[in-house]
Amino acid sequence: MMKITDIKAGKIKDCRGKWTVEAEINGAKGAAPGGTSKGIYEAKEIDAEDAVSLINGPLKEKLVGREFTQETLDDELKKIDESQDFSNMGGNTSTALSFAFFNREFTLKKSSFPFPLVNVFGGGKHGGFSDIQEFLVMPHEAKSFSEAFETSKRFYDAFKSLAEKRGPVGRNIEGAVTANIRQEDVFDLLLKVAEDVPAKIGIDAAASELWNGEKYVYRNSGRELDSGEQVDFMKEIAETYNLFYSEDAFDQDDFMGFAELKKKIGAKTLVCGDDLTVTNADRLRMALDKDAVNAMIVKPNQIGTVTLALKAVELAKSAGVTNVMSHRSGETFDSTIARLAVNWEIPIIKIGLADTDIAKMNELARLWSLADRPKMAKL
Ligand code: 2PG
Ligand code: MG
Repeated sequence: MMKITDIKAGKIKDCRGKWTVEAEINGAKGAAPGGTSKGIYEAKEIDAEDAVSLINGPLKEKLVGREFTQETLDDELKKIDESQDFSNMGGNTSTALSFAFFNREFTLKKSSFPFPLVNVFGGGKHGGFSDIQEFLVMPHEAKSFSEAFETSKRFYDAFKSLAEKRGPVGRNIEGAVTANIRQEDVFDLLLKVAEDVPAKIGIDAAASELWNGEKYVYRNSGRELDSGEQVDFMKEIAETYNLFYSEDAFDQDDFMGFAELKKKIGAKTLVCGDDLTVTNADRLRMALDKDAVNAMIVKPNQIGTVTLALKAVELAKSAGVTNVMSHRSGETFDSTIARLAVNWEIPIIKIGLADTDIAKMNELARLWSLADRPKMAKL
């Protein structure tokens, strides 16, 4: 239990230049990240200015002077909000407060560290030419978190130099390399780098963004695939390039697409839901009923509180589904997800190499130095 003696909030910028809300409880801070390729089932955000006024006014009034645990505070926020999806107070408001409370009370409880799953090449809504939103690498042989951090940076730099030989490159909001390179060639370059810098390869197709209601539309190749054809295409990619990870290969309502793909490649590949499951235990239950996933993205702001996110994480664990903690494309220097990942023993953290994500990497390296006999997670 902790008595809340002080609450305040202010606006800060995220890495996209958008305003977001930062809350402070008893001196500890928490900031809400924001998504760009958001799922329709996520908690709703409100304007950052309104979130700040809400916290500094009515919420402060209601909460200061009372004692809470993480769970009772998060339950209280849900109760005050009264909606299913935090559309009244905003999932950003509740996330900032819930993170601040967590950070005030934080002590390191575990010593197993997540492998970073790093966005190396990107496109889609995050900026870039590629239809697939993210090409990801995980330095699975690393023996410590700093080695994993170092290896992912070496991978990124090596990949970037190869990409530069083919023409101009840029950098998107997640810090991923962007370039006008064909999808097949991106995979070939990744495999080439992986010969020297050991890493496993994965993708986030963010396919809700490709889906037009009838087909998955690939602007670059001009292909338009129905759900069955998308299953074949995603299977072909996974097998050809030996992918260990395939996130949001289908639209957020296409449970059958996920289930078909899992049947075909699930023995070797993590078939991961993001927009599909939105860190929501009820959505995960739907996915489990259809045997649609063997991995789930964990983004606390998709559901609005630490406690509700933990509910989904625990359900995933009990069902043998691999949890993957994840940044958003609109991050601040808040590092709460790094601390949550360790205390919840989540084996993978999806992250970029933008400055705001380096903050999380550094926090993980710092926690490693504090942990009792730290080790990398069992994959
Ligand atoms: C995703 C995320 C993070 P966004 O799709 O997994 O990479 O993007 O925050 O834009 O939803
Ligand atoms: Mg995603």
